Amino acid sequence: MTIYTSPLPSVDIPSESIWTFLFNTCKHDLALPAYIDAPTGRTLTRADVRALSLQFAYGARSRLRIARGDTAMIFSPNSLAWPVALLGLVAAGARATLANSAYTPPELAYQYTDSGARVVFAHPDLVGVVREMFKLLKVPEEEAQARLVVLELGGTGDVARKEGLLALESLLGTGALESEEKFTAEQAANETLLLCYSSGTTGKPKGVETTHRNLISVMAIIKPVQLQLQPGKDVLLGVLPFYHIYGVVKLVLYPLSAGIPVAIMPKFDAEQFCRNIERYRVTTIWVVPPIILALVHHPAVMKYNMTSLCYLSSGAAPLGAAMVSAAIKRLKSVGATVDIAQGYGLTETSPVTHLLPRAHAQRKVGSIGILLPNLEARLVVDDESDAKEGEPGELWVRGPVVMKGYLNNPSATANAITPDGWFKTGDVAVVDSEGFYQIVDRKKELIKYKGFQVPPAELESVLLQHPDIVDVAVIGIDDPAQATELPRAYVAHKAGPSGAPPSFPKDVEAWIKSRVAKHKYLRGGVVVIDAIPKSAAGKILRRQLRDLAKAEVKV
Ligand code: 4UU
Repeated sequence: MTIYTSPLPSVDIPSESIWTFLFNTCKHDLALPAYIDAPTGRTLTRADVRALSLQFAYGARSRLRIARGDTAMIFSPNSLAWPVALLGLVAAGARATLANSAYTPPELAYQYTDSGARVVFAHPDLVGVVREMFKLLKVPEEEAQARLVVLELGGTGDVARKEGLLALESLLGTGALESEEKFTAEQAANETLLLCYSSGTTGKPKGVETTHRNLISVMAIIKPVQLQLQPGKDVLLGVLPFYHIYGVVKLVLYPLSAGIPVAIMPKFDAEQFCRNIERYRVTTIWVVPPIILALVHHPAVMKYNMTSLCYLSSGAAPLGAAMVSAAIKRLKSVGATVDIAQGYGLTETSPVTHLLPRAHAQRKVGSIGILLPNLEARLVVDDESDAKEGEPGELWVRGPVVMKGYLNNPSATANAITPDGWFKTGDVAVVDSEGFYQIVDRKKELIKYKGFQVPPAELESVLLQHPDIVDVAVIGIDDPAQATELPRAYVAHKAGPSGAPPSFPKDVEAWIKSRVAKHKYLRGGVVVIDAIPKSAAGKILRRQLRDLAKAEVKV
């Protein structure tokens, strides 16, 4: 068996809780800024974040009866209150399940129920969605009221008052824990902190159990590659959503471990993005390919001072070499000399397994980089044997960033992780003689829209509830102009393709729009088809549909 290791030496991984790691082991001046609310400039120092999270933990225990091991949901776009809630839950020894702020009530209900959450911390604008969710779940009014907290820091407090709900600031005012909940080494290794949702290689979203050790490991192993970040010098822009593993790790936790402030934006908007780079003299941004594309085309790039910017790292979806050079060229024309690198990983690997070191960004453009320290990799072909040297194989990884498993789902966990600890990514990769990896294909059914997961099985089950649809398959089609895949549905009408009314595809799109979050809309269209191609065992032949779509694009 060929096992690839990292070219970098192994690093030490402390066995403790993430809170202890961030505030005690990582020793940075407590007066350093940690999080800045980009729209208002309001800043929390490390000391503020530490104090607020201990207050949060006290309030969560005394007023919400959140105990060690309990799960709470955070349902909010990025805000200053978001890290306080997360770190407060950590200080209390609780778990956090992170929900996409675009979710509809049924999507939220699925995650709330599946994760076993007891309380929802919701942004003031999302209180209505949570109330709808509680109605769907038939939670009695009084109980629903007690399970919803308005997550707002320095706001008006209007929503909480009007709705008679507990506000974050009231929760914070009641007292503070003297110290965080303590974890032994074994507990830190085994206890879950985060429950992000991922469909993995197949099926519906599942709760990914990410432990304290997983998170400390990922911060420890990315550090040797991202050494250039310096306290007092660098500033990050927090634009990717915190509820995705990429955001929570690289924009909430990692900056705190590195002593770097994050200017937090509630959502991506090209104008505000460039304005904030100027305003906060941002040096470093973690992005997804569509943001790089915006840097290539958007007029705002020419309008603001971008000269502080020196490093961008993209991830969550493939990044093309042409786009990288176009972005570098455009930024150079406005006086910013940047390196654009790439990272790779999955929710199930906390998330980073590969990073392209800055020194090689140009020479190895298009590569996801090297395997990080303390990790092992295999490239495997169908029969579970090794791919031949230089040839593609499914990427398997092993090491301390691999999740504990899928929550309450031992069979999905067993399909994803072999008995000897190899996690199967479902991505097909090649590695060159210098140890640089490239993702060349995806074996699993997952679709990515602008870095967000779109699980086909989820859309298929929503579509099968449509009275005229007898069968369906959802695949992703490439849209290079937008640097993303787009979800497309192939649907079989009960009257056959010729019996389907001309309005049918539009009906199907509307059916989806009224039921799921925006990133899952059928932007790749709806195609009426005779029958969905299936294997003898009844499995959808997605490859065949993808080939069909590709042929169509070429015509
Ligand atoms: C081609 O998207 C993520 C994690 C992203 C990440 C990790 C480390 C970004 C930056 C970083 O430094 O997680 P999920 O679970 O939402 O999606 C995982 C899937 C992968 O299986 C792969 O198919 O997203 C795809 N993916 C990529 N594909 C992730 N990164 C890349 C990449 N190139 N660089």
